[in-house]
Amino acid sequence: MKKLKSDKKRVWLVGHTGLVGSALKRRLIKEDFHILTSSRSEVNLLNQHDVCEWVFRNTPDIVIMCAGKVGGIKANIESPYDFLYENTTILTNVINASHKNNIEKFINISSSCIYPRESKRPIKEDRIGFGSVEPTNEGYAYSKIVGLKLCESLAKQFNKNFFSLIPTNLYGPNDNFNLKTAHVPAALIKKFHKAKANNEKFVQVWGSGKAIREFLHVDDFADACLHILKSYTSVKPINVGTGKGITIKSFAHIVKEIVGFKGKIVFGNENLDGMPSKVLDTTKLETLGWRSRISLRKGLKDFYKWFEKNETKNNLINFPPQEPPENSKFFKNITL
Ligand code: GFB
Repeated sequence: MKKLKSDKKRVWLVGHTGLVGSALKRRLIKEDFHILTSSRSEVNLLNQHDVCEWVFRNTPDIVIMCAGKVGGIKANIESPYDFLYENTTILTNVINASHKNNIEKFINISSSCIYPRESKRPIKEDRIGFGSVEPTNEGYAYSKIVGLKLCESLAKQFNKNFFSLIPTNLYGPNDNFNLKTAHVPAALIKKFHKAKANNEKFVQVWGSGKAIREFLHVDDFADACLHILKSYTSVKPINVGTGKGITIKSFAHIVKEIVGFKGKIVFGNENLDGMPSKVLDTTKLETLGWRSRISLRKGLKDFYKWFEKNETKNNLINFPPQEPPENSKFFKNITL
């Protein structure tokens, strides 16, 4: 049975417990929206029928798609099929169900890994499809390209307001701290924290340290998302980032300082660098009147505070000891 509609726009936040979804929920609560969420037991996003029925019954006006299987570089190398299959399936299901149920606006949260590995930096939105993606995250990247192209083709063929945001690397509360699957900010916070607590002599940082990344606090991202939701009238993809890159080496030193670890950092070799440099051109977003407000240092300090507050509760610190560098194929040529 269809629910009665109130005056408030009904926003379905798909993936509301993850890093991005939970930040968007914190941000959307401050606005005049009726937020709809769906738990895994309520709707299995891998099941086309379930998704269609859920959208039909709950009648959202707007859908923000932030659900998906995510993971850092090693997780992507180890499970390309899982990333490709799961993300392609859920994106197809959610986008198609939203199309069939005539959703007014669909915001697809994509990823900067969809850009070609060799793109000129900073990377502009029109670079999509102009070269091969970074091989370490091919599965994830292609699924995200499919999501973006589905939105683009719905806009072209049916004049639908379906479009994609392309965020840079994000970090913040509710991030994943499992070292096998985490992204670099959460992984380094946890590694340095544990090394400090145990008086360890070194911390291993994957890769050569030369790779360049751009980091955006997820609360900033959520704010940008709201800004775009209210003011963006185009259906073309739009980058969301700071426009500023930093080497993993410098990033690791900042995290080390914030955590207060006094030992050394051990870097590996280039096998785990991934994309050599990933920095977005944010001109389009700036023209819309939005700029990042949370500096990297402030964001990381807050993130570490959040980690300290939650580590016991979430058992975040419980993880196996570090492998000796010489036992790993990624640490052949270590530099101290
Ligand atoms: O965060 P991360 O896995 O994302 O790695 P990507 C970024 C850089 O940090 C790489 C280095 O050069 C890593 O080698 N790094 C150093 C570490 N130490 C660590 C560590 O302990 N853990 C991790 N994870 N990295 C992901 C994609 O790539 O970016 C995903 O695989 C997604 O598909 C995401 O798009 C945003 O930027 O390399």
